[in-house]
Order: sequence, then structure tokens, then C-alpha cells
Amino acid sequence: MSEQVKKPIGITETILRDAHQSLIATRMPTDMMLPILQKMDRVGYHSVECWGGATFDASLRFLKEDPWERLRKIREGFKNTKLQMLFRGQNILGYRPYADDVVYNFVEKSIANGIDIIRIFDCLNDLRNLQAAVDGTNKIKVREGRGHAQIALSYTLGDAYTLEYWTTMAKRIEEMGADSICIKDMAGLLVPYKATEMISAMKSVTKLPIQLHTHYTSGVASMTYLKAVEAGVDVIDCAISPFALGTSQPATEVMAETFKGTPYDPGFDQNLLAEIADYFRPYRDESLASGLLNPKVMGVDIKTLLYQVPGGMLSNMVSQLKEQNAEDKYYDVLREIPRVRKDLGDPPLVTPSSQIVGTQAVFNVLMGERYKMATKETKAMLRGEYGQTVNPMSQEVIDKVIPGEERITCRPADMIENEMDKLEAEMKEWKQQDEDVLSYALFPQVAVDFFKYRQAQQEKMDMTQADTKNAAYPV
Ligand SMILES: [Mn+2]
Repeated sequence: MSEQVKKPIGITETILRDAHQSLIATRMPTDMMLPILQKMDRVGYHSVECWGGATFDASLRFLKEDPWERLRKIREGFKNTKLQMLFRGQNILGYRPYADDVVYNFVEKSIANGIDIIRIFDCLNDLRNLQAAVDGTNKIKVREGRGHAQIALSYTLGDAYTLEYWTTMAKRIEEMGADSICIKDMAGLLVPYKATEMISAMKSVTKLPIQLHTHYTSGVASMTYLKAVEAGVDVIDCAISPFALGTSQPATEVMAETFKGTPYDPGFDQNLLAEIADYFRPYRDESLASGLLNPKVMGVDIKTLLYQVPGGMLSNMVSQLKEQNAEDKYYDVLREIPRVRKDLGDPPLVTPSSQIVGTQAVFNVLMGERYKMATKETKAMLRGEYGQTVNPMSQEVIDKVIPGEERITCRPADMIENEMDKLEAEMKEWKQQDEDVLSYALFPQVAVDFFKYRQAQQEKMDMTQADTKNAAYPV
């Protein structure tokens, strides 16, 4: 690229979603976020990622916060910056496939409460599982002029995942009517020179902007971004330095400085970034002191490249083995994971396929016989209920685990009746806003617990107000 042609890269800031999800189990409360939003709004970010499955779940479950209220408050703080969320295709932000009416409704309410860009992914890269969310976003875009549907491809390695696979997917995404493409490298497997090849190849077949999302886990991420930007990637995901690196993203300040004075210069003010970093640094120190931030996740974990398994999946596996007093089986399970993955059609390993493959591998090793016991989820996967995999699944395993059962080949959501009315009927005693029905749809038990807590708080507040009133106006 000649010096004259400027192509400033976009930077998506992940501090309000993935950075704290990856480092401190998604525990950052809304009150921690609000005071810094106005400064963040002045940076000139392409977008700020602030919402997704884990933030939604952790808000309700652990922080006793209404995730919708958080979104509205964040929206109020960002007057100029686009807000972005992560959306698990037909699973929305939950763990089961939902009917299309729930998907449409969720998309509509997300945009109405402040989201601009919806990043939609599927754990099998089965694009049929993304169509409803894309269509829902496009409908609102036509009606209200807001809403951007980004399809994220879960990045993984394996014989089936050739350059041709990725370019074919890019073309199909463009045909589906998405506004942009994201390569979602949840495990930090994309190495720098592979990024050059992949971005160049995808750029040659699509005009859609391409965004790259990766994690620092394996230590190569900032180099991968450098090569990807040189190859034409449009946007990269970064985290402000106190919550960058390790299992999080490369640091915003470092990437901005790397491209300073080049045609890719995002033009960020380092002093402003330093003020934002200063704001979050004491929270990082506090999280380290309390143990919420484990120094272990801050280093380079090269195992992720060796075994091609996301870091979170490894730590799940270790705790499952610990529970069974079988930590000595660690390497047996590590060897079993690629075999199970192959049996199940070589899916990428990302929520929920990562849990399905990981748990089944643990079972296979502990039982001493492969598929002697299969989880409910393994069975559903074999029946085709999660969608289509890149390779066929093992017939031998199908015959052993679900003998004689019918398998589906259609889009899984075509088998699910509309369910909004039913969901609303189940929870209507708790409903204070339309969005509550959706919270209940995603996490039924957790949402009801939260609704009970909310009601108790409101009653307590009424009491306090009554008391104040009595005290102020004694009769
Ligand atoms: Mn991520």
C-alpha cells in the first residue's frame, strides 16, 4: 500500500464484555463501567463490545442485575460510539435452540435497548442456524435505519478447514445478506502468517468488511493482528491494557501505537487511552488481590497450540477429572478429545460444542470403554439437533449411541414451534417489562430467582420511602 492511501483500521474495545469474561469470569458490575463511559466515547472506537451470553447470565445469576438495564445505561453513556453484542445464533444467548419468534424478538429488543452491531455465530458454522438472526436484524435496519448483522465464523484447525472452506463461507455469508464477517478465533489458534493467507484469500472473494477476533492465550495474537491488518483486515478486537493479554485480547494502546504514522493509524489519543487504563488498573489490582483474577491466565499457554483446545475447555476438563479423583487421566483425555471431535464430524470447539466434546471425552476415558455412556448433548448432536457438521459423523458411533433413532437433516429450528406466548404465560406473574420474558426464555430458573430478588428489593425500597415520608411529615 502506498503511503498516500490511508486505510485507518477500526478497533473494537472488549473491556465491557470479552476482556472481563476471559479474565475475571464476567464479574465486572455495571457500577464499575458507568463512570468511564464518557471518556471511552471520545476515543473513536469502531465499536464497544458490551453484551453477550456470559454477561447476560452473570448479571442475573451472580451480580443480581438486570442485563437490560445495564444495556440501557451503557447506551446512555455512549452518544457517539456503536455498541456491539455477541449472539449464539439460534441459541441466542442461551444453551438450547429457540424458535424463530424468540430469535426475532430478542434481536428487536437488543437493538431497541441500544445495540448497533450484532455478531452472530454458530458452534458448527452451520449458516442455517444464523439466518433467522440475520433476517431479524435486517428487518429492523429497513424499518429503523439501525442494526448491523455480522456473521462470525468460528475459527478452527483440521483437514476440512482449508482456505477453500473459508472463502466459500465468506461468499455464502455475503449472499445471506450480512453486513460484515468476523473471524472468531476463540482459542488463539490463528498464527501470523496463516492470518496473511486467510485474510488475503477472503478479501479476494468478498467486499464485506472483515473483522478479526482473537485471544492472547497462545502469545501470538498481536503479531497475528499485524499480519492481518497488512493483508487488509478492517477491524480488530482489543482490550484496554489492564484487562488485556493472557486469555483476553491484545492491548488497545499497543495496537494503536503499532500503527501510528502508518496508513492504518486509527488516530487514537494515547493520553486519553492512558486515562482509561488508569481507571481500570485499580480494579485489576483488586481482582488480583481477591483471587478473582488468577495470575495463571495472564501468561502464555502454549498447550492451546499443541492440543488445539480452547483454554476454558482445558480448565473445565481439569475440574471434571478432579471431581472424579482422576487427575492422572489428563493426557488420556487430551488424546481422546480429537478422536471424539472426529466422531462428531470435526466441529469447531466453541460453546456449546466444546463442552459436548470435552465432557464426552472425559466419559470415554473414565468408563474405560468409548461411548459406553453418552451425554444427552452428545446424543442430540448425533441426531443432528445442533445442525450440520463439516464432515460426516461416525456411523459406528451413531449405531452405538442412538441405534435406530431418526436423525434430522433440516434446519433444526424448523422443528421448533413458536414459543413466545407459552414462555410469557409461564412467567407472567413476574413480568415488569417485555424484556423480562426474554430473560426468562434464556435462563428460566436464574431469571425467576432474579425476579424474586428484584421484587423483594422493590418492596424494601417502598418501606424505606414510606418511613422517610413518615419521619419527614410527622402527624
Ligand atoms: Mn472471544
